[in-house]
Amino acid sequence: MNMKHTFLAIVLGCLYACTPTKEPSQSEESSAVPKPNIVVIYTDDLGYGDISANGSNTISTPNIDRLASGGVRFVNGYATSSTCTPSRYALLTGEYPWRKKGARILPGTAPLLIDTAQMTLPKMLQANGYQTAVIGKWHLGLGTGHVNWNEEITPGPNQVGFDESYIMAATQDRVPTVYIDNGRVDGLDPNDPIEINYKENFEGQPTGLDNPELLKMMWHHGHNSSIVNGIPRIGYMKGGESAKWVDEDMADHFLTKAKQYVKEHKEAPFFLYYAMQQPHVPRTPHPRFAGKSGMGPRGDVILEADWCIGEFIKTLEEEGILENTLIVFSSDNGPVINDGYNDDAVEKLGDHKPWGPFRGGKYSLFEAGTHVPFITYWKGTIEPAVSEALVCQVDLLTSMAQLVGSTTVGKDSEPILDAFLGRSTSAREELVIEANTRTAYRKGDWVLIPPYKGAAISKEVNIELGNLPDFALYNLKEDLGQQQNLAETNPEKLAEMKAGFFAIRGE
Ligand code: NG6
Ligand code: CA
Repeated sequence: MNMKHTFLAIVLGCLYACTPTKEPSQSEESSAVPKPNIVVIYTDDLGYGDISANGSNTISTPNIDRLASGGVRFVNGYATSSTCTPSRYALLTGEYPWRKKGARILPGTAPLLIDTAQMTLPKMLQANGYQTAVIGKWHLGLGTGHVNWNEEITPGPNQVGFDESYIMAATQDRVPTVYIDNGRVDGLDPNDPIEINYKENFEGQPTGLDNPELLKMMWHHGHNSSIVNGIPRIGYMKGGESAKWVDEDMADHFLTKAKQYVKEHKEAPFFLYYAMQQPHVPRTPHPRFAGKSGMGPRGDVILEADWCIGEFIKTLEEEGILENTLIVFSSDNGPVINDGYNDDAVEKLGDHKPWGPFRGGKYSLFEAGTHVPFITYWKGTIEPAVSEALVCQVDLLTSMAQLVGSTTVGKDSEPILDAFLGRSTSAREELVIEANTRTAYRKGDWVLIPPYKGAAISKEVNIELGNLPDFALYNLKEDLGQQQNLAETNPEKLAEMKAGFFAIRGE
């Protein structure tokens, strides 16, 4: 640790340790603490094994690897959940999503899930002098239940802490397939209003189910409602022609917005939540990347995402602020190969293992559902390391509060800034992970999966969901792949793990 680091650690440590817990006031700016820009780069459905930095030699992600080799690469980094909405809820609120009713995969018409009175990561940063923005996938609901897409859409990101937002409402496979710019549909022609319905089609509108001849990508399960750009979606949409996104341009589009945001806000500290859409379905690489991975569109869009990250870092460099920017890179949940379209992902996967050494995948309570890529990078401040510290995205609220001198603490968010900055390997002792409201528990090297009813495997996506007939106990130190259930042979550990789990779950 050099002088600069020692000083920073003392200032931050004292600020955190010496102040009682409180919610931030309107402004709680402290001039004593350094205020780096904070960027969270968040991918969608990227698995632990989808980056070469985590040991994969079947794909090459040089730009993500650059963050990993110049920063801290976490081998025990988690999303709270094995699907998108709950993980994003936890990341922004510092609260476990299973505490929040309705924190599950949302349709495009869902109301805003985050209470506008709730503390959030961007709100905390706003109170500490930060400019804040979200660019990319939102998927946390909008409005209060009856959104008129032709008027101002509120409440939304701008009401929960973001000064600026440029988003897609839900997912790339769900309507409305338009960008929303600070609450207004971008490029909307008022004479061609948008109507959305998740239950019924609008008269005369083609669907994936009835009009396969109009499709350039075939659906496999679900995804057979409205057709946009030859791709069948979830939900029905009418109107809004001029506002519809071009799927193949989406990565460039969000990247352009992210670069522009950096250029326009570099004079004062900013927080940018850059929520990329890859490699979620439908996987639609720009032609520059089509065919480049040899693994079909899923591999191609991972290369595209990696390229975008490289371009984004280049912008920070060119603007002279890379050394003043903390970058956190992670993914909202683990990987899935066939998530509802026939896009060659299964056929062309070859030896690639998106789940890395883990069992399961997206939707699963097994490790691959939540055990995701996790990297922190801050040029000149973070020293390169591989960390075994147990860290979770839910910890960002409290840990970023530590960084900026705020005493805000999220309900389930731990103060583990030192781990995020690579200065300590001790972080969380325990963590509750979630898969579609089912929960499991990690403590130390051990994982406890309680019994759940339901199918062992989702046939549609071909993933083991982690529904087991009885309590299962795994030791990740010896068994990353969760092949040996030690519940019967280790009753003491089983009892200890159950006690720890039920203490948090309150059951
Ligand atoms: C599922 C979709 C899946 C994906 C997922 C959300 C079907 C059959 N499957 O319901 O394709 O959109 O929701 O993914 O419709 S997530 O990463 O946003 O959680
Ligand atoms: Ca996701």
